[in-house]
Amino acid sequence: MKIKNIKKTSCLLTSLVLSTNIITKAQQLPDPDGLPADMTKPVKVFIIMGQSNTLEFGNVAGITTDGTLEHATKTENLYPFMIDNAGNWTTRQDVRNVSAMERRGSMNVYRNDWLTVSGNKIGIEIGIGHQLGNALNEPVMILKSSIGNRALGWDLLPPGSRQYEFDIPDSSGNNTTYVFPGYKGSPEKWVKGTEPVPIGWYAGLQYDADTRNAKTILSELDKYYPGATNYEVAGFLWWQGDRDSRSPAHTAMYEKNLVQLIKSLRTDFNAPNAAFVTASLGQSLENDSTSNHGKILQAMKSAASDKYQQELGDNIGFVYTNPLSKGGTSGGHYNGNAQTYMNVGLAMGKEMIKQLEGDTADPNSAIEIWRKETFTPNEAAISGNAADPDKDGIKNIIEYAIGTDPKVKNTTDAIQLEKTGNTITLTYNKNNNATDIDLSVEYSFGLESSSWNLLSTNPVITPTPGNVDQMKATITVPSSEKTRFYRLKASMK
Ligand SMILES: [Ca+2]
Ligand SMILES: [Ca+2]
Repeated sequence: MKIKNIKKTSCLLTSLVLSTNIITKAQQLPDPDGLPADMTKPVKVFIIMGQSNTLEFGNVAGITTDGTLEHATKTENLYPFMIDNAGNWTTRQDVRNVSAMERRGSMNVYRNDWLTVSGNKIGIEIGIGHQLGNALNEPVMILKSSIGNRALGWDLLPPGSRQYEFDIPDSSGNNTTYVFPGYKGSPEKWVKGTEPVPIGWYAGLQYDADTRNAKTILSELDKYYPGATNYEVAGFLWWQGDRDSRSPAHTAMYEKNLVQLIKSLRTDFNAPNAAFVTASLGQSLENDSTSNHGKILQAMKSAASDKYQQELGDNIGFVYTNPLSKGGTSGGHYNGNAQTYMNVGLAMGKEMIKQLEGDTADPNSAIEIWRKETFTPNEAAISGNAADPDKDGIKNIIEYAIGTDPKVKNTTDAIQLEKTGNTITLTYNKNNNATDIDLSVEYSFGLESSSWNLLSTNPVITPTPGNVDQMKATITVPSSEKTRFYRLKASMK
């Protein structure tokens, strides 16, 4: 991916501490040059999904009214790239702004323009579009497909999500166990032991509608990006969580559902390595892990952390929006303050650029040299750390770490188990050229990704030909233990 105008530094944003700095830098974006993008390249599509946070609630008009876009740009002189010398809103000729909303069972497209300000409201698409248009040579489409008041744990539940039970206390403190449906189940919940009575809505209906609408738009690409013939979904942006924070069950499931959402969207849009950026709700505080919206912030942070590096790759980003927000809450659309929508959009766009760049991708690092030797330049879509082009269930980063070919199906598992009595022998290989990788063994008593633990081992190392060592670790398990899972974990040092 070509990134223009962005100098690589080691101090790209790490949420809170640098966020003031980001606003300052973002406000220094140059004016749009008014030129079209390089149309020989596929359109880079960035899909915005979520609930009303993603919609247009920032007020535009009112030069003397604090909180409007006019006041911010013309009275406070913020976001100078938004206005030209004559005082008119600038228009980018390299970014399309397309927005659709499901209405009574069909798609309503309410934006299909070059990125500018028109009408009396803006949302996060403006800041996102300016950042990406400025950073990328390729044509950019910001494609929003969302509607308000939708929960990830219900309306937006992604395919692959399964039914679960959750205890909810009543006013006298007695728990009732409810069953919550998996994808396509209905209703939203029912008391365990009773027969669910489906309603005219199912878990994931909005996921289905929003993704279908986005796909419909992409299937008629030149209607939405004149002159374009092909595209690549390069990233997803997600600002959501208000509706989930009103349910303890949806809150508790948020991390799991978000991880599943990332996987489902990548699959649905045939974009296995697409970047993903989430942003916390404006009122949520970074040190809050007790309120429901605080827990949702922690879930978003966790999904973007090393914990999921192996499962999701290293291009999941998180933006902490509280320092960017000008007050109010998600439930009240931040009082319509345009600066909140601008700041959050700019920060999400900036974070997306960081995720597209791959902030660990030093071309001279051992893994990048290996990637270059292993894949051709045309194989960018299958060369990411989390990709598995030979479909042997072993992701590229593990193939690299154990010294196997990511384009040839492995005939054995990455880790071999042998059990004798209470003793388990774990055998795996370690590529000594992979000097930038930490390879470890993790175990779990279930296959839930949140419950993996590091296994302390002291493996016996036996060199084999080809600079690969065989590692043999022996552990003792309790005789009562029935099931335990093991996996290799490779993370960048
Ligand atoms: Ca593989
Ligand atoms: Ca392989």
